Amino acid sequence: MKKSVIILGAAVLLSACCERDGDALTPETECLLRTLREVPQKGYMFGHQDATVYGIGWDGDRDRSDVKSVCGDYPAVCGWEIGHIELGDPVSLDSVPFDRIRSACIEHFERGGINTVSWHLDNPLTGGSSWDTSGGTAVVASVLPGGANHQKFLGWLDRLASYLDSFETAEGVKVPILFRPWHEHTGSWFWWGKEHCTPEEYRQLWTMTHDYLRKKGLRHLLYAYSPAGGAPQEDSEARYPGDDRVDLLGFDYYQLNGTAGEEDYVRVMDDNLKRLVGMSKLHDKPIAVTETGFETVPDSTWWTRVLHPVLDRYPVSYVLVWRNARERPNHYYAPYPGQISAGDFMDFYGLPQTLFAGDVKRLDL
Ligand code: BMA
Repeated sequence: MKKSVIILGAAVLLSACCERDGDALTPETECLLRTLREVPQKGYMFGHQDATVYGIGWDGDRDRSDVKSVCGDYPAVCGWEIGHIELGDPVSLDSVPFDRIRSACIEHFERGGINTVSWHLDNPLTGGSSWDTSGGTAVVASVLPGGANHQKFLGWLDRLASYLDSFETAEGVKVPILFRPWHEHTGSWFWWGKEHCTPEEYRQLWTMTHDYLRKKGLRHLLYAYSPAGGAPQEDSEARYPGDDRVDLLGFDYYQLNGTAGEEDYVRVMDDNLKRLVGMSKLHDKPIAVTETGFETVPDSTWWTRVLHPVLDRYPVSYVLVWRNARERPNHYYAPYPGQISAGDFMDFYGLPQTLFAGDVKRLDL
């Protein structure tokens, strides 16, 4: 028998109403926030990046996901990447048509799932990618008010806003989105990273983004704050943009160095989760592992032996593993039929604590 039916009591559903700037979030978005807060009482949701738009050996098929091909259900959380929306391009930096991302996101909402969006936007000063840090400290400074690229950047936000605003069902319901901008900023591999802006500039960048999107009337976005795992807690706190502009706290961290990296992975995950629980109490926010995984999952028992035990010790809302790239061999993080961890993933799926799309539907989002 799979997991027990999940019913959240009416009292729980009435808690934690979110209203900011006097403008309420849409009811579905408030509901998403309540789900993120309350779900750890039942377990944690499993998420996969780009889950339903491509996978190993396929691209653009309908009603398909590598995770579903293995265990029979969709992930509860789908992550979507919208880098290059700022350029007005028809496809993302990972070559997924933006129309396809929108329809996949709406479909996932309609099946009861949760959507989160990341944004690896280009460098507005150099024209390079997110990873182009050659502009040094000039880049973030250039997009802030008074900077040479401020107007250009607001134009990018306009494109982002009108795209996200179009995430609407046939009945006119805006699809709630957990937006996760400016992530891994306690590292320095992105142009908005630690060495490329002061804590104050980073907070300004976040505030400007958040407030501009609010001003554009977007009421279906929640915001996830997602530093790099393993970074000092003080960096994460120093750059924190404030409780009224953040809805969920997370971090990104991967198992590196093959199976030899397991001990380090578990230790860093444990440390980060412990700290995150402290930060969550301080700021009254739900927590998640916003990106993780073990590239190619070369360990046949990784899901139940490594990932699950560490997550199970903390009140985590969700865990999201990165994408199964169809264009980069050996860049995949979820199992697919025949992959060596697929059997263990079935056991992971069967655990009462792991929640997939079918389980979350019963939360009645
Ligand atoms: C990275 C890799 C890249 C990809 C980027 C944005 O971690 O997967 O190939 O372009 O994320 O999705």
